[in-house]
Amino acid sequence: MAGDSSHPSDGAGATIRRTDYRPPDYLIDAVDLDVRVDTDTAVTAHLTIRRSDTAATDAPLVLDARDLALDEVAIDDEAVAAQRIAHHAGGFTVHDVPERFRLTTRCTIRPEANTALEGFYASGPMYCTQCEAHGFSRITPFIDRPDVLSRFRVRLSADRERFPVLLANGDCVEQGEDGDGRHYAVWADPFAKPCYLFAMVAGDLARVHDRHTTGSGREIALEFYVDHGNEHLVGHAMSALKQAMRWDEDTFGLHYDLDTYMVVAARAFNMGAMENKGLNIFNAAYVLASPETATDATFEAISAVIAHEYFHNYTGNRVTCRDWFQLSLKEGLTVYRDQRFSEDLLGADVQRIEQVRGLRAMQFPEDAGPTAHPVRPDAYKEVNNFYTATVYEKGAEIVRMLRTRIGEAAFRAGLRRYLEVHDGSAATIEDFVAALAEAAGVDLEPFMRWYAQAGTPRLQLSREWDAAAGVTAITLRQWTPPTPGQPDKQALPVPLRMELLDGEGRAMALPEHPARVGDDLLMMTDETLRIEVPGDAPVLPVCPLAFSAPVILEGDYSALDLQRIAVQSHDAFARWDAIQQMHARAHAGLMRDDASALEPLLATMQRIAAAPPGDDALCAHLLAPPRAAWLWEQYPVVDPARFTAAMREQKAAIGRALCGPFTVWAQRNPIAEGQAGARALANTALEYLALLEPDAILALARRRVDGTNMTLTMGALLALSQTRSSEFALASSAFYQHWREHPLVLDRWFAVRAGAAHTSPEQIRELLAHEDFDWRNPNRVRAVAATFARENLAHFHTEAGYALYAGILERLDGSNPQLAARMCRPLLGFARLADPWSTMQRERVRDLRARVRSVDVCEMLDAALA
Ligand code: B3K
Ligand code: ZN
Repeated sequence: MAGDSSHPSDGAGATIRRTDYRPPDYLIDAVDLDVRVDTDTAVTAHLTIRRSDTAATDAPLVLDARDLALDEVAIDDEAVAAQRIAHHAGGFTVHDVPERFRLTTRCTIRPEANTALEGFYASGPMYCTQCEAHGFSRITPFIDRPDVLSRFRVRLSADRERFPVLLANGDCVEQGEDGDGRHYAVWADPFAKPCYLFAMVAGDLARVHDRHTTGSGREIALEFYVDHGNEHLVGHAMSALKQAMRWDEDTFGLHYDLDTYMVVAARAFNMGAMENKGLNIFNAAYVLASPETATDATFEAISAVIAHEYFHNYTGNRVTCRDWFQLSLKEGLTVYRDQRFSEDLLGADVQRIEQVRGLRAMQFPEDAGPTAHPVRPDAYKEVNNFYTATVYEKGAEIVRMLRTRIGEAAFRAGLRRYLEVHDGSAATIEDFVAALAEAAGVDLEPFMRWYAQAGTPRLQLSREWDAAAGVTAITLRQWTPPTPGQPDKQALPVPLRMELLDGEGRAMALPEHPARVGDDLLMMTDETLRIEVPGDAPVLPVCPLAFSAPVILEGDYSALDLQRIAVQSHDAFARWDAIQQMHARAHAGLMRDDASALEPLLATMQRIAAAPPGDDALCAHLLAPPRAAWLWEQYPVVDPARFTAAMREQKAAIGRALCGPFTVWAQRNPIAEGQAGARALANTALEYLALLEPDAILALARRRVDGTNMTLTMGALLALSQTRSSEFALASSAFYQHWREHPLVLDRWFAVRAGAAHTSPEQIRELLAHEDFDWRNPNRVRAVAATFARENLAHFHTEAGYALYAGILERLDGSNPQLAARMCRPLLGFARLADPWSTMQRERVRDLRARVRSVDVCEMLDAALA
């Protein structure tokens, strides 16, 4: 029987709505898979199925199946005649099935033809899986939804020489020879799980192992599988894993529950990593690192991603999501958990600044653009389009607000209660919030609005000083701008941590107030909140401390107020944020040709540089230029040419004003392990100074590129990449010669080239045609294309830049739609571009829409064209 069920190919996918949720008609208690791994891989599945209590007795069995050649279907060992099987897009239906039965299917899949990197696919010479969200139904027919939980047993067999390592979830319970040079391994996972957590790997990989003993005394084998020759690059990820395991035991009392924890590093992977039960599969970029090959930022990212996937073992795996609309239940919560881990490991102040910097550069633009959606979306066509900064990072902010509202003890108790009550099942966001509310004895229902409402709330802060009464009245007013499909917004509960500075810069206590629920915490529940603070001089309110709510604060601050906050506040985030606001004002001034707008910023930065905080990493953040994506958000409409020119002018002015301290910092050569902060500062200084192109600095940067510490090398190479100096070409080719055999470092080379200020679209085409470029490798594709669009604004925002980028998306649409869709965003901002760019970009998107086929890309483009 030949049946090929694949995806609709005209982009017209069906809309799936959250409110249409119905429990599954059939449940699959057990899955027995036999996978004969080969170029043509044969998959036989025996599924133990029963009708659910809620289903009608005549409910048909509907199976998902995509891109697989179906060879046979049998019920209780009897072949199902072809005419009983109704094929439809994405699967098939069988009518008149018994209440309980064993379904057997046989199908064939071709990992090397799978360029979507979803299902079972070739990553270099190895074969591996990616099943979230719907990859499992590309491996075998199944009820591919997260609320169907099954016990899996998998027998993998393969040629021993080509695929000596055979892995799947759980424990290896048997292995041996199959004859003909083939061998086999049988894996059983004792925990019932949804199929999106299934994983298998066949490859020739080196194993690096270690052990962890849990607080409860369980011995766990930790195993990393990497390409031969990369064993020496696993140490950091391994120790991060051990730290994460210990941290979750100590912080939330959560202990790992299998005997083995495996991590496989894949060269070709669509995102960062995947939390498959007991067998994480990682993008190699988030595993492999040494100081020679990886930057400090990468070291941090590796720790965070390793921890994130490990933490999913409870928040995601033991308790999973009822449907994909609940995605933030596992992702927002797990991001919050990995953020907390990084704060404990690396320092809360700097981590919080980095979190907010990322949120503002990624999530705020999403929330203000055509694809804005709630943290719990209402509808989608392709769920992969909803693995967004909103679901992840804004979702984490909501969890953080809940924690701020109820305090650590109640949060811990509530989380544990949620995990106990829902263990082994599929839950909803309501379940989670209800568990926290119960533990805290606080009504958290209003917080559900944060999950439902898209858009970043604005918080206007204004002050009135009544000298006669000696009172400062502080008024806060919130409003959320309309977003697609949500014209009217409700007021949200906003936990607002606030500091009051008196005339001398001393912190004063918050006055008694019904909204005050903690020492420095106000709970705003309505549209406005007014507090009156007595004192002999006007008080300066600073909020939200540590960014206690994901809002845009529009304060009535003078330049002097901002300067005072930057210098006097006790909150590191608030200090950084005040400087960010000054950057924005300076930039806006330069956009109007008003260079005097730079003065307060320069004066403040000089003061910081003259009395820098003891923590170099914090100092580097206070002095770092803002992210372009955030600055962009400050304008309703942007002229990209003026925008980039003003940014450059601003950076050059800062470089000149702080030339003295910057030169000292840039000249330091901090290569010791514990000197990441000093490296960040050295790189920041170099970034500013290089723009001025003095010979001594260019020569210093050129030499530094050849050094042995990748953080400093990259800092220097990036600094040179923004200049017109010939040193950049020399440094870049030396770097290439040195690193061309190391794929992850070569990705950096491609990225620097693509993001360099003077790389034209024509030169980007040359990079795409480079002998080391590989369209099948998402890391390489992103290094060139995404970096070009994000960093090289002056060349991206041209007719040729848009045409080039659209061409890249069109090509990826045919091979890897998920990757293509994730890369659409830079082309979707035309509503807020000035002309002629707006028209040029919109036309390009219209034209692209007529050429692409995948539901993934069409859904993104349609949102912008709507
Ligand atoms: N859960 C995965 C992401 C899956 C993306 C599917 N398109 C990684 C993570 O968030 O941990
Ligand atoms: Zn996750």
